[in-house]
Order: sequence, then structure tokens, then C-alpha cells
Amino acid sequence: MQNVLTPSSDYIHLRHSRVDNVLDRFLPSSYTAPYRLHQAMRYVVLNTGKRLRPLLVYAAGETFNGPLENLDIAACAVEFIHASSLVHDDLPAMDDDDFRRGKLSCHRAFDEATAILVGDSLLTLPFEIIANEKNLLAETRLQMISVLANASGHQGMVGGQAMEFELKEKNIETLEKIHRLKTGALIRGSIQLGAIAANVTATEMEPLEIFANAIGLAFQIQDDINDKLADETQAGYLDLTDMESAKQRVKSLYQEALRALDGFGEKANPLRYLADYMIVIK
Ligand code: GRG
Repeated sequence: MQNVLTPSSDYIHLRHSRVDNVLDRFLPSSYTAPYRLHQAMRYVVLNTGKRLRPLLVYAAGETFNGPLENLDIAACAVEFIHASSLVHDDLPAMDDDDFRRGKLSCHRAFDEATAILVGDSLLTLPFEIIANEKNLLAETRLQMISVLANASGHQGMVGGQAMEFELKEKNIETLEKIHRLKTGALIRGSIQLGAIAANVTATEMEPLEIFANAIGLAFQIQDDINDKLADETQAGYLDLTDMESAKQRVKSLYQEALRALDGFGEKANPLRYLADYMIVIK
């Protein structure tokens, strides 16, 4: 079958290639020491992943005419943090997974100590890149650093992961809370980062945050639905409710997300494309 190009797939493809090039540029060379660490950082980041978070950075930023060069930095930052969390998530002390993104997980391809250090380096690299970016105002850099730290730390992604371990009894409410932190926080952070790099006002940020919160949760519930359809034993949301209610929840969150964009006109189309992309049944 021929590839059918739509404005949506075109956009996703274009920005995906763009961020792949920039990620390559920001990663340390495998020919500089420490070699094994640098090789492993490149192994986990390059040639893999949907790049959903960077795509959200671009889409949010472009809604407000943010310069692509500024968005590049933000896009790389969120993908590095995402990759660091995947590496740590796969470690034996966490999920103990041998495979990730269609290849051996970092600690299986390299070793556990290297994987821990890769996660550490990929978590700190974004802060270094942003802090050193002279094309952005100091105030903008500070705002970006604050958003990223909140999204990834103990009240964000790390907090969500910890809560998942700590909470023995889960119900829909607590599971949604975990999802909002573990997955939602960085999705929201990506959208905020793109918007900050485009100098949005507080009034413009408000509907964007509604969009981000709703689509972030919809994405994670859809992921649980896809796991269940793929017959996996652990399927988060679907362990607590039936398929119909889960699908209904995704639908209403998706509609809430789209409604939040109503005031932004056609400029927000990339965000609409990504909202569709995030709730696809695989
Ligand atoms: C080191 C910052 C840091 C965190 C450590 C392990 C941990 C704490 C948190 C786990 C966070 C985690 C793995 C959340 C799951 C997020 C998720 C839905 C991953 C899959 O995202 P996709 O579908 O994956 O966007 P690709 O591979 O396409 O990028």
C-alpha cells in the first residue's frame, strides 16, 4: 500500500526528523571519554522512540510562533529526561525489563552500573543545555529549568513512580493520580516548555494546561487499553474497570483537550494532530 501523507503525518514526520538531528548534535560523541557511558547514552536515545514529548514541545511552541531554534533545545531536553526515566525504569530494582523500544534495555546491552549512570547523565544534560543557551533570556531559561525540575522530580515523574510502589490498594482515583504524575507531568512539562520558549502569556498558558492535563491522562489510559488488547497481564486502568468505561474516559478527556484549544484557531492544528496521535488504538 502507498503511504498516504496527510497534514498530520507530514507534520509529525518533519518534526520527528528535526529532533532526531538535534538530539544527535547535543549528545556527547562516542569518541570522547568516558567512552562506554557516551556510547550507552547514544544507544538509548538515538534511532528509537516516537518522540512524542518533543513533538508536543514543537506543536505548543509553534501555536505561538516560537522560533524553531529555541524549540529545538526544549524538545531535546524533554526527550533526554524521558529516556533517562526509561533506562531507570527497566533496571532490575524497578521493572526489570530486558527489552525497551524494540531493542535490549540499557542494562542488558551494557551493564547495570552503566545504565544507572546513563540515567543520571540524561537527567542532568537538559539542565546544562538550557542553562548554557545564550539565545534565550536568562528569565526564560530559569522558567524552563523550573518547569523541567517540577515535571521530573518528587512531585512529578519520580513521585508518580514512588507512589506506584508505595500504594498497596489502588482505586481509579489513586491510579489517575499516579498516571497524572508518572506520565502526565512530563507531557504537561513538554507543552509548558514549548510555550515558554515561545514567550506565551499567562492567559494563553491556562487553556494549554487544560489541554495538557487532559491529553496526558488520556494517553496513559489509552496505553493501558492497548496493553489489555495486546493481552498483557498488567493493564493498570483495565485492572480496575471495564473496557467500555475506560474507552469512555479517554473519549471525554480527548474532547476536553480539544475544547481547550478552541480559542487558538488553526495555529493549534499541530496540537490537534498530536492529540489524535496519542489516543490511537494500536
Ligand atoms: C530518572 C527522571 C527519572 C525518573 C526515575 C523510573 C522512574 C523514576 C519513573 C518511570 C517513569 C516512566 C517509565 C513512565 C512511563 C512513561 C511512558 C508512558 C512511557 C512510554 O512512553 P512512549 O509511548 O514511549 O512515548 P517511546 O518509546 O515512544 O518514547
